[in-house]
Amino acid sequence: MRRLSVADYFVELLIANGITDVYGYQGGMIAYIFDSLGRYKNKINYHSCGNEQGAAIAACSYAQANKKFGVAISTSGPGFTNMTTGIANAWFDSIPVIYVSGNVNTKDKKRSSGFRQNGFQEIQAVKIAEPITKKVYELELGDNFIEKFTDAINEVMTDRRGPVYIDLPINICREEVEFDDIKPFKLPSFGEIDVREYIDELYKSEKPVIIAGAGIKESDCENEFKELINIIGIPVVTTMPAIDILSSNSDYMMGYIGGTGRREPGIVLQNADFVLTLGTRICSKQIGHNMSLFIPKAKKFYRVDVDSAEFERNLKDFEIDINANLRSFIKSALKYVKTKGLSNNAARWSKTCKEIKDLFTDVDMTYANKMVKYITQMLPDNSNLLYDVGKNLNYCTQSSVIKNSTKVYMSAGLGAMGYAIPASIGAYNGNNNPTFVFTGDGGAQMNIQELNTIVKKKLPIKIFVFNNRALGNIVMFQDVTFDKRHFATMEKENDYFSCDFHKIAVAYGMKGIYLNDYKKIDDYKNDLESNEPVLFEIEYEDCDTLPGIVAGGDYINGGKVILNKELQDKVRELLK
Ligand SMILES: Cc1ncc(C[n+]2csc(CCOP(=O)(O)OP(=O)(O)O)c2C)c(N)n1
Ligand SMILES: [Mg+2]
Repeated sequence: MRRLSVADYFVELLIANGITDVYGYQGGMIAYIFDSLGRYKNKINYHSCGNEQGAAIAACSYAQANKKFGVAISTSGPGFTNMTTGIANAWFDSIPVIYVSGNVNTKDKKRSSGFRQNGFQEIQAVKIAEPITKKVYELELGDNFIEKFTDAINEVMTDRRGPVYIDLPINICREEVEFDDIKPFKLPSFGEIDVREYIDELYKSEKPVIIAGAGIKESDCENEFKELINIIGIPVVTTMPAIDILSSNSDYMMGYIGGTGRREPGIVLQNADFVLTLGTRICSKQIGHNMSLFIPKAKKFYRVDVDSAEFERNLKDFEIDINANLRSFIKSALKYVKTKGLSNNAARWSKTCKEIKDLFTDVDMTYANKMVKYITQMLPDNSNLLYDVGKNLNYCTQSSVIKNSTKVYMSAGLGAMGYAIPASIGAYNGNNNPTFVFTGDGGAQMNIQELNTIVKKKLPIKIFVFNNRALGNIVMFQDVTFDKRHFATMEKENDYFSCDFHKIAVAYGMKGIYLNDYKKIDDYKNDLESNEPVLFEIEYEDCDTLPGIVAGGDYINGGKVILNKELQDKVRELLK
């Protein structure tokens, strides 16, 4: 039998579960946990971020990169409120993260009293965390702490994953627990399910399409998915956060759908007779609001989701909803197609889709799209690519060259500017792969303090700041909605301010390189490959995002730039 303080037990529990890195920021109410982390520092790395938002975001990408769970810690009050952006990010993107903040002594808590605050820096964190977590744990004296911590790990890792919040009053850190040994969490085994009906229908169809979502990544079955697609050989369109599900040069990868998506996946989807969604909630950003425009030719429509609540949004009268864990579904589908030796009818359709994709290779490419393509084709196969929010995100998702083991990270559901720089810290710690940040000038300033963490922790992260000296995404909206009145979005109109990022990088202690033409990156290949952090500021004239077709619209004859007639005719001919 061993006896430990609650704080020490919590840290030992993380170590026993193989957690190598924890993110946070110091404070009085969480100081006991920090003291424990300090005493166990040979077994677990602690990263002091520049603020709690940075820490909370880094914990998300750590979990995504190493396929375990993330942990971020903060003090009460402002420490907790700073963390909430990261918590919400984990919630919407189904990322397993345990967020812990300290709190005032249990006897100083406000509880249900009418006054605003009892203890200093006390905030009702539990109430704030409730709508953005799977579960909150408000620890009280007399609780079985071991059981609560164990339950928290189980909660983040099972079913639809997501964050939990633990509210840890300072006096509870000093309590003691007794135990024999610490048993690490084990993923439950995933049974098989009967998929015959769905696969048989898929094989009967002539124009099947799979819509692949980030749920495949969240349930750790990317490899099984790739194997399945290589066997059944049908076109795949993805959602924005799932663009790394297949490499860009895969014959079956059509690209991602949605308001900022490219034309090819839109065309393919609109002509499909069978559609199967795997791990995506399919939101209006992806398919628009007019449901008659969504898969208008489909005769069969199956949706697989681990979270049955997603089916409350009925998309088609004839949809068939399959509430299943994707691991079970994909594993069962793989086994069925392998053992049955099925052959499908879709070979011609798959070839057509590939031909359509090839026709569009150089269509709708702005200067910024070309920049992203140029840079990403230079990066190693196993890179982590971290995207921020804004037009820069659209360019990245539209034109990044995704190689076989590239991993993409973004703030998909929440869309939080300032995501990419802190997220790169967690991604790098999580898998130690070459790590690259792509951000706009607005987003870069939102968590610029994390450059310091990157430098001081000697992380060889490369950062590209696409500086158009504007909040480009909003400029685009103002162009069409407010008759080009650009209030608070453009530096040249003096009410939004960018800065010289390469100089800031130097001040933090990293190399800063300024380019006014992305091709000049060729001169800095050594810096791209070096073992040091480097920030490349690439200044460019703000440009549009193409094609600019409302989700579900006319992908052949629509968009901001109308395709030439010859190309349109070729596509129509192929679709006959
Ligand atoms: C935290 C946060 N604040 C505001 C927004 C709204 N927003 C979305 S994109 C955008 C502009 C982004 O500008 P920048 O980072 O320079 O990228 P660009 O669009 O110019 O590529 C804004 C303000 C947001 N998504 N997140
Ligand atoms: Mg910008």
